[in-house]
Amino acid sequence: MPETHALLMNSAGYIALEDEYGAKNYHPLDVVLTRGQGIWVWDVEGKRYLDCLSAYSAVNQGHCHPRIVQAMIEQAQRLSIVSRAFRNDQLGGFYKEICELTKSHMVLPMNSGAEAVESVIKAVRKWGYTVKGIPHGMAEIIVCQNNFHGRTITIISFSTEKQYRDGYEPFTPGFKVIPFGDADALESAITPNTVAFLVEPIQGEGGVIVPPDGYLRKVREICDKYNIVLVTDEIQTGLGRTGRLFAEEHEGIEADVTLIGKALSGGLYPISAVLSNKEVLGVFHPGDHGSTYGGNPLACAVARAALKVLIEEKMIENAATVGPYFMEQLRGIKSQYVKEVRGKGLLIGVELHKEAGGARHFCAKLKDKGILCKETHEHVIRFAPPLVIRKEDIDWALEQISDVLAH
Ligand code: IF1
Repeated sequence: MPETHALLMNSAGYIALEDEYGAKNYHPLDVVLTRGQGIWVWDVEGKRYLDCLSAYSAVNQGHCHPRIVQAMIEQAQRLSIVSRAFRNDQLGGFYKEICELTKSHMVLPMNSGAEAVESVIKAVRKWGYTVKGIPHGMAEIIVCQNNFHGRTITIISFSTEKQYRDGYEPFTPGFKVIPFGDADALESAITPNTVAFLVEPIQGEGGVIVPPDGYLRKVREICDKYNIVLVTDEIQTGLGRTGRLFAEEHEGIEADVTLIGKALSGGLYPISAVLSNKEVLGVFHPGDHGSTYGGNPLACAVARAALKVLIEEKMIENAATVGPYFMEQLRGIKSQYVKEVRGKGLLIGVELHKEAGGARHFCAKLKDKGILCKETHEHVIRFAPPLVIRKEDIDWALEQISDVLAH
């Protein structure tokens, strides 16, 4: 009998345990999942669901992709972590492959997305003082309204979401907030002390907000003009989610620094990375920055396999093909509740009218129909299935979605 960690209870039993012992920092749907494969997940009663959240885009490659799992097993049986006090035989290969794939010159491996964001904040501040020549302690970083970059004290210091900030004062200074999608606002917010502009190419948590065409091109020009580091947070939009390797490619621009995470491991292991030119990450010297697990051989082996299957199995091209189909069919659903369908590739948001009473109960109804999705910002249902989804699976999903939205 294989050792099993499941307690072999029904959903109610597992929910009671979570309620008994767990911090209540989430309000999850009452579905207890026990297995995942590709686009499907199963609950403890054996019911199958189409995962339309993909663990917030961590499983772009589909749940438990066998090739990534195999790479993980092999590496885990050899060497998992040695710290960065010594070298290992996975790091160099990961560096080479990620830099060639993303046309980057330097990479800093971390673990969570927030750690990648914190790392780039340190790097651009240090770049401001040591390269741009800004007076010490005066570095300013510009961010956008409705941003989401993680949950650390510094990152929520520049959040505009009340709930993400309330009760966590005092905040980290040195950030300026401007409207998203407005390049003129960026130019007016710049001072001689500005070091960087940190932006999501599409605001995921903000409600799948796609900026006007040309926005990122204008931002690129402005950052060049004022010698400001353009940092794109592609932790959610990157690695194929919007139908390109990076969402910034839709605008034909290249950021100075790009942040990735989530699907970098196909959902098998926490790994994130700061990808940059030599000028920005070059400011770090031995001892300036670090992390126990950052760049460990197990993370690197998993990431190398996750990138390999993403490219070899043409998942990005698939997202670019079935994503627009999904969006167009969603737009075709006649529903009194739907205000707008927006997004790019397989990052889709369906905004409901306020009168619909909130997206959460539509997500509950979709769950009963075998589709798992998550509302974002009250009135938007986010549809972001794994990038391996086929047209016929989308057609099945559309039947369930139109049932729920049309009535
Ligand atoms: C939660 C949101 C999504 C991210 C972007 C950095 C991070 C995230 C663009 C930080 C993380 C996660 C965090 C998770 C829910 C989820 C989320 F709703 F919070 F915003 F995806 F939209 N940049 N997003 O989306 O990465 O440290 O989590 O690895 O905090 O509830 P992380």
